[in-house]
Amino acid sequence: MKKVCVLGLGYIGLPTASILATKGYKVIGVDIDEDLIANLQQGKLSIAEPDLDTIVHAALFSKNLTVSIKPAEANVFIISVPTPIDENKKADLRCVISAGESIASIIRQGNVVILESTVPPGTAVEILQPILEKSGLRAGDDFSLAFSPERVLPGQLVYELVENDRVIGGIDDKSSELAKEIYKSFVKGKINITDIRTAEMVKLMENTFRDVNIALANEFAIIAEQLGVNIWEAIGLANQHPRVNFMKPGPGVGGHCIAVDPWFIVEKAPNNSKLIRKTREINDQMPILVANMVNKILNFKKKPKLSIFGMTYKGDVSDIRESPSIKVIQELVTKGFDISLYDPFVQFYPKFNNILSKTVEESVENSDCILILTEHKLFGEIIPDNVGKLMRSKLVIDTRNCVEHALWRKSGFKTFVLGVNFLDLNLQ
Ligand code: SAJ
Repeated sequence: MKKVCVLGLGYIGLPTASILATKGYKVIGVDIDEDLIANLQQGKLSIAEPDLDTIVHAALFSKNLTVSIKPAEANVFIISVPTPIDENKKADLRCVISAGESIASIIRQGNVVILESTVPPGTAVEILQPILEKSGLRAGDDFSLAFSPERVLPGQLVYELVENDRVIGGIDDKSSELAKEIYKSFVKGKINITDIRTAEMVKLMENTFRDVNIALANEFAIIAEQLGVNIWEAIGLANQHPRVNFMKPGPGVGGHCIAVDPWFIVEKAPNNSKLIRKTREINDQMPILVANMVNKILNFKKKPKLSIFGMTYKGDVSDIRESPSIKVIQELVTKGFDISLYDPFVQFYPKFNNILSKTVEESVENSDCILILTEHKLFGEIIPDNVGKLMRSKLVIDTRNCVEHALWRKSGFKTFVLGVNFLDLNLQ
């Protein structure tokens, strides 16, 4: 039975380790977070994803998955550790480096090492390979090295890990083929083979594509308001074109992927990535713009109370990383607003725990305005009458076009919608 050592038990490593264990591999899941390991040993997960707990419990129960803080010898090593950006927007590869160093002494002839973490093109060969070769073994001759990025949509992670096509890039054909053997055990999508640098690049292109198109939607939202057009109606009509597919404007771009990955390209090609850098500036500017406009809308009140709905980086996920909502909240707290927060997916957030409400009703009590920053399905189901009667004045600002504005107006609310009448209030 082949043994697989998965380093990093986060959003990608944990489901990957578990799925491989249910496919008959002997898997050791490794993470440096001792609490995470202790919780997993008791079957407790820190990630909320549909079907993930079922898969993890099946893997643990089958005894094919064990978890530990220390790696062990194996036939295959999969590195799926975080690769954030630092304050200078440069890739922070410390986790990849320490993961490589932690297995350099235990890799053996014939082993396969697969890097899954999203990295700047060239990282696998220029950074990870030399670390692994401290073992005295040579990549290609003695052990195989490949890169295979994940492309799962948070919120439907387990499904996409299996169903989506996969890209694999090896340092040589043998590495690609050996890596493909592993993924063939659970990937139902097509497995596309390329070289290792192209595989690193493809992942970044996918997320940069989204970032650029979201920036285009955001820029058009601002232009539409200036020109008196409803951006949501315009996008709906433009997308009727068979080859046009506008993304949605919003209060900014969050998550540990789309807001991060394009910077890896800027880092490697600073002189040739003008559009990508500008894209990041446009998307990172949105939370500031939203906070400034809220400030203008509410300046009719001496000490307005604001109820902010939605802290996570996008609808119906519990992930807060790089969330634009947090940036808007921080801006408004700094401006001295009296704020209450509500997010059905967030029960605890140290920095804002004192203003975090447990229910919609608690959050809107005596409030002047509801600011919607995340498109949780639940927000679309709120009965405006029920919240309106608890509020001091009835304003609602919808930055995601996710509630029925006519219904809210019928309940006496003044509605502001990003891309309609929010950003260009003639107050700029
Ligand atoms: N957003 C908009 N408008 C849109 C779409 C998204 O403002 O039309 C915002 C969201 O609110 C969120 C951010 O952009 O704050 C990112 O959301 P997302 O759904 O576009 O991206 P992620 O980070 O949830 O998942 C993406 C996916 N990449 C692609 O779709 C190309 C996923 O497949 C990747 O695997 C994931 O990044 C990742 O791990 O890289």
